[in-house]
Amino acid sequence: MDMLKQRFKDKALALFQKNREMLKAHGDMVIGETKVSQLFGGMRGMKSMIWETSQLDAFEGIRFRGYSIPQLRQALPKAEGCNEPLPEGLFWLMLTGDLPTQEEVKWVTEEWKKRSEVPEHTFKMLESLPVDTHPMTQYSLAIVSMQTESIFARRYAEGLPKSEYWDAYYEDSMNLIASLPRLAAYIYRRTYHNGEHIAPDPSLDWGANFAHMLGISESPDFKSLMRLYLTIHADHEGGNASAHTTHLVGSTLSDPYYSLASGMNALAGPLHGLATQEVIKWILELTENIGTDEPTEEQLAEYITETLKSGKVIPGYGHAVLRKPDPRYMAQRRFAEEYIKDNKIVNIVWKLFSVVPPILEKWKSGKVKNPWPNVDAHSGSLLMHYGIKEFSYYTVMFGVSRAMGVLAAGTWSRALGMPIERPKSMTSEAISQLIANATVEE
Ligand code: CMX
Repeated sequence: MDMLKQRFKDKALALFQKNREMLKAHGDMVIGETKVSQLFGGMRGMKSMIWETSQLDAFEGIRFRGYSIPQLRQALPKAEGCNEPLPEGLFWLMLTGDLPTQEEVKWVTEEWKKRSEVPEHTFKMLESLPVDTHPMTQYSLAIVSMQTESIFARRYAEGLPKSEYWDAYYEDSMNLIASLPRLAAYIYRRTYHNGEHIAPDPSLDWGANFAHMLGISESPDFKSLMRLYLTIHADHEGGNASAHTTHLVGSTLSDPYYSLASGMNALAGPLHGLATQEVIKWILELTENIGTDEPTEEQLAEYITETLKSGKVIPGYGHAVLRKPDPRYMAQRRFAEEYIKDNKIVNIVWKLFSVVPPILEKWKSGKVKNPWPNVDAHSGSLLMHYGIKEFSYYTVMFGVSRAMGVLAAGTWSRALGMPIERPKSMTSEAISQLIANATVEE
């Protein structure tokens, strides 16, 4: 058994036992109530699932196994000459709860290299699609097409016992994550660079190799950005749409390929991961409409108000849980301040930070609960700076990172023996009836 799998097994068996005892003793304890407004309001704040890999606080932002993003930047192993964390280390941390050593991270890098092959039929399937197919459609289809390789599906058909589901899920997750940079880079090159592909470089780590295969910049700074980017987008606890979708589909014992593709379809929505493309699209339209790439705060304010009046959202702003600027935004801003001097799009992104919140705070009589930027408000400007100007591609990059979190969490779900998800739905009429009954009782 490989060393990461062994470490996971020890931790998972211990937690499985502990949870069984906890459930026996405290299974009836009530930990929350459900309000009518939550049923009609996208289930905000409803506690409904177990998610081990990260936890989101409305004011502090995301913590991965207790570590904030600035803490991770200090604590996770790094590639030589780079100050940003290696995403492989975050995967280890999410899976085991322990910070990895440099050697352990090196092991993950090498293991993912061995597992990084993409089946030939996946490339053929991609080639059968029109070249202007949205990159997220290509990405989702490509992941499903690799389902032919699922160890979980094969072993399940052979009679895999429930106690070993996690083992097969782990194998598929490792294989899938390992192959995603190659797959995602292939989609980029076929869509935007005449199918001129760049071979992987076996000397590089997972994130740097992705940067290399995109074929846009060999600058060490771009490789550093990719390591940071792939680390911070990985997980945002379990309730966000891509994580929850992967979790729900996985609970049916659909294998990791089906589950991840489903999660990626959720990520492709403009209120979720597609917002990263929408931000840059909106900023480029803004510069064109205003007629300058150095707009004043007044010009920005006017444009923002026009966007809102036309019934659209300001992409990259607001959040279902967060009530402060997103630490993932702040991490990217810190990177830009350190590495990028005077980029016009980055400057607009920074100006929007002061102009958007006061407008959103007043919009619809204060209905917008969080006027601050989320992760997607900054990411595109960094990618543009290094030469990835095709914004329709950005969500694929988000999806490469998100795979690490949702598949680590999925492995935990199988190890903890989680059942098929089946919450209760209600009709509006049933709720009206409940309200009527409660009013009569009063
Ligand atoms: N621009 C304009 N209106 C906004 C807004 C924004 N950025 N953010 C919220 N609102 C509006 C909502 O549309 C809602 O209006 P209606 O009741 O008329 O429909 C009202 O404010 C209340 O919404 P909320 O409770 O503050 O926010 P939600 O939890 O419902 O939605 C989110 C959260 C992210 C979908 C929303 O803020 C939004 O649409 N933001 C823009 C899209 C975006 O950046 N998404 C990326 C999020 C991060 C990610 O998942 O990657």
